[in-house]
Amino acid sequence: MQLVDAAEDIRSMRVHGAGRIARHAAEAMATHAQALVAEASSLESYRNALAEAVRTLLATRPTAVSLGNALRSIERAVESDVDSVKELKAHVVETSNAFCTLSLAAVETIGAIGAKRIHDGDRIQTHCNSKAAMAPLKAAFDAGRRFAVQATETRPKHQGYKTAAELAGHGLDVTLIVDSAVRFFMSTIDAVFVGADTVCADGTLVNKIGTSQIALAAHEHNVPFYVCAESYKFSPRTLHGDEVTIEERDRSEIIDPDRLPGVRLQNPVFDFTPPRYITALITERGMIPPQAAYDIVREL
Ligand code: RI2
Repeated sequence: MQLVDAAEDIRSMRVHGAGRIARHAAEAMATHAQALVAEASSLESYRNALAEAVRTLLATRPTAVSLGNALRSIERAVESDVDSVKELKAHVVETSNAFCTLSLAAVETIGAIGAKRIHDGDRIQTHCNSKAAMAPLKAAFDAGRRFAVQATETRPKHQGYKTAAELAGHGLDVTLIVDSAVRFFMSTIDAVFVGADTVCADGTLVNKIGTSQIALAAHEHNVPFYVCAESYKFSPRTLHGDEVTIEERDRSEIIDPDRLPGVRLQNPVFDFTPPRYITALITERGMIPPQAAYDIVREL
């Protein structure tokens, strides 16, 4: 995998999902570190090339902190005090691979923890296409529980189609609904499971556009709203007052602009859900109230 191709995979959303883009970037860094060895004229030039690769991948998508957290741990490896290109390569490859291993294990643990909140006969709503949010659903199904899932379409890129297909392929009972039907169905729902692109120090969730409306409807109906988030999706920078940048993608994702001359189109792809609408954050370190996000951010 060429680094430029990996960056384009992420930018274009051929690879999407906060955890997946972080793993894709980490894998690309491991491959790149190996490929660059042959042309490295000095440790300094090798280090500079790797630092440039980190910057290229960091610039692909601005919102999901998983990408930044993964790449910054690799950046620290790039900056480490070593004596040779060989040593630096080994350190970068090891750090990149370790992130991917940790990430996949975290999703599995979240599955095991979250599954305990899914019961026979439940109706679960989910939004977008989150591996972390699907993990508890699959784990509960694998444990023999039978329940129904409603997956939102997730305009404009329809990632909900993937969720519906993946869960149905796993054997689950799945219904696809349009995003605007969420509140219509909420009185029949037992729990909502969503993923996270970023969790702020105060417990605010940044996730796919529309998430906050689902949380509001769940709150109105006293339906538990669970956020499945690996700890590398928590943002240390928000502790220092940094704001999360909400990605605005191309307006043509909504509709061909030529079909609506004179009409402005806006396409923000994430929104903010306040902690008061979140029942719990399900992390690989345990199920915690959103107010405890601060503790995880401090540990990071
Ligand atoms: P996992 C996605 O963002 C969705 O917002 C999803 O909820 C979140 O990443 C987490 O996904 P996008 O890349 O890491 O589709 O749980 O814009 O797979």
